[in-house]
Amino acid sequence: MKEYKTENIRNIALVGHNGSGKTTFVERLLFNTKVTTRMGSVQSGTAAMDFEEEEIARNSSVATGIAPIEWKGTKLNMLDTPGFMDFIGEVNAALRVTEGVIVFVEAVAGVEVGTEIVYQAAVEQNKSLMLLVNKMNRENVRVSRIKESIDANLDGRFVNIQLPIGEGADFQGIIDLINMEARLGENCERAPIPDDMADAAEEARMELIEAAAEGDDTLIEKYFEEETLSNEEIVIGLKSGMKQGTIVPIIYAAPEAGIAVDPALEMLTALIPSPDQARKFEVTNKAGETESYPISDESPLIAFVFKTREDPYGKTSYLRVYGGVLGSDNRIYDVNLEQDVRIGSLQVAIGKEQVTVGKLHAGDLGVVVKMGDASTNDTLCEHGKFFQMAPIEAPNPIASVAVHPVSQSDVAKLTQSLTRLVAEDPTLRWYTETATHQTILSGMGTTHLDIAIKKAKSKFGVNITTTTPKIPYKETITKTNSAEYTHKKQTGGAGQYGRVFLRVESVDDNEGFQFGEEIFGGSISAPFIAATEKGARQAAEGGVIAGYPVVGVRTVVYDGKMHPVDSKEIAFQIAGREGFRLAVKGAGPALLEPIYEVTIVVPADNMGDILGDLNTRRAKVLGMDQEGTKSVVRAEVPLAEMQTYAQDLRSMTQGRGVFSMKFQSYGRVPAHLLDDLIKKLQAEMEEEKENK
Ligand SMILES: Nc1nc2c(ncn2[C@@H]2O[C@H](COP(=O)(O)OP(=O)(O)OP(=O)(O)O)[C@@H](O)[C@H]2O)c(=O)[nH]1
Ligand SMILES: [Mg+2]
Repeated sequence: MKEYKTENIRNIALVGHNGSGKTTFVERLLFNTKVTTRMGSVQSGTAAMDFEEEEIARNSSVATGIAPIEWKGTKLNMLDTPGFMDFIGEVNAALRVTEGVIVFVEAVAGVEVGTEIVYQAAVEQNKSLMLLVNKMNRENVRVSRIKESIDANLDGRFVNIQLPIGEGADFQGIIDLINMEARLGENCERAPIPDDMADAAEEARMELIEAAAEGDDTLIEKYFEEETLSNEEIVIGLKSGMKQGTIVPIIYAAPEAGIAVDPALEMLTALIPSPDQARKFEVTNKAGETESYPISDESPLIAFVFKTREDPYGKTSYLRVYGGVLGSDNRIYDVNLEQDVRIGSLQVAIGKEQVTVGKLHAGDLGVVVKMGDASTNDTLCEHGKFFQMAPIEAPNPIASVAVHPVSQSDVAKLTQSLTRLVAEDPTLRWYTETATHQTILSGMGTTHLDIAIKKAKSKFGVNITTTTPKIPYKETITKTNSAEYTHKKQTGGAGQYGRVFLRVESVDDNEGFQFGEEIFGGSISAPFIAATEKGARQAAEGGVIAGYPVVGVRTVVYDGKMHPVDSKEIAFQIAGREGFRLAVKGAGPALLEPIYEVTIVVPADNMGDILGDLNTRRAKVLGMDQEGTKSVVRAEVPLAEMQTYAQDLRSMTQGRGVFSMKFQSYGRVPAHLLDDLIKKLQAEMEEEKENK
């Protein structure tokens, strides 16, 4: 592939609701620019951008596909993100490394929940945005409704820079309001504006000029004087307004039918800033200070790994060069690893294919195969230097499964494969829950987790089954209680003797194990007090009521007895353990459960159902807000009631609701549920013992 300098590069993220036609748009571009000889189709599994096994199986994207589109001397790096919200991590990564974003709006459906989420994310990241009203050739498209849907659901100043000619089966092309000409059919032939649209076009152009003028201070004066702008000035004003986030242009297309594709590329090239025109990028230096540099070949060499893809043959790292020029056959310092990694051959990705390039200029995207231990979010720079970029934002997981390796060989491979899965996708997390001894995999939804488990099998050959995770309860007490315990063993050989008097007191639930002594007159010696503490601590860790760690308890040893010969540390350890158990059992045991703060966003119509449902989940509603046509509910909900919420919310809202959750604190399980819950947990504990 030709070498592209920074000013001839455009990095563009394609985002939108599930199925809005992002992948098909890129397939059309690849076909039109003769990279592919047949246009790929998502439905028949031939799309160059949807090449992962799971994408072919689902006829939908699960990961970002990248296509460098070479067009009239410019390279447009298109990042085709998945629209399904479980894969929001892919969207975040794509937004991180692009200057421009096309938000796809499906012409019939209008603005959907997914559209709003990705639009909002793009706005927050200060990107130059454009809306593409897509699939204009679909039956039942009503142009009049689309703008209404956009204005009602999205915040921003939306300005038509095109008008569609016809709608549905009759969609023929667009009017370019900057050049005031029509572009018709698959070849986008230039033609005069149809007579019956002349007035509408004139009016829309006036609006466009006004918006463009407001986008740039010098233009606004000229506009007041002359009441118009030249075509070049319109472009300058629009581009500047987009950069400031005050203007979002709207374009129209039907890429599957091949209509209005070239004009879309023309507008992207003209209006999305090249990397050198974008904001400076920020890094942290060794002293922890922020430094910023322009995206330029002259800046220090800095690259960032924004995506990693694993397959059975090895690892592919996707990186973006921010400063300097990256060459091949080099070693480069990975700041996060604090070691050099090797860049063998430098390539650019076109879906799953890779094309070798000699070097990458600042602002460009490329891939490196088998780049040592480098993983997503690592910053690369020259050896001896230190620049670090912030990691890509990863939302808190909202769904979890407990994973169980199937065979002995799966056991051996489990940890490593989970670690590699997480390195590939930072929105996945895995950890061992000490309270339940389970290995937990968390992510952005059930589909996300399903796919991760399938990848573990197809990429790393590990068979995993999953179950609903156990809740990591904790045990505590509600009142003070005392107990005594004597450990005595005097059969043959040396005997064992230890006697302790213990008191347990309830302290703050957030406190861990606490221990004190109130021994008078040396009834037990310091080493035996220590042994008693050790025993009590062990008992607390292993749980007394249902096998969960005991917290919020202060244990005091206040008396005891030693035997001149038979007293040993082990005897006091056992006495401490058993004494603690007895004391806790009589101290009004209680259970603590994790409580999460949950934020739910649903269409306003669903609000009633959502609140009713939350009621059945022991939720405490903290607040409700109306944001446009959406309702936002914040509530505190016990984790035990949230385990299937990802599926439940989807079915309650037909997939139009979303939620996030973050751990808040442990709270007491209500008394009326306690007995049944303890019985259930004890039964589980027994069952586990039997299975061992
Ligand atoms: N009528 C019509 N259908 C289209 C057009 N573009 C795409 N489609 C269809 O819309 C469906 C979804 O298209 P995709 O390209 O997979 O959409 P996507 O946005 O990539 O979907 P996700 O990756 O799942 O978010 C497919 O069945 C396409 O055939 C178009 O221009 N016109
Ligand atoms: Mg797709």
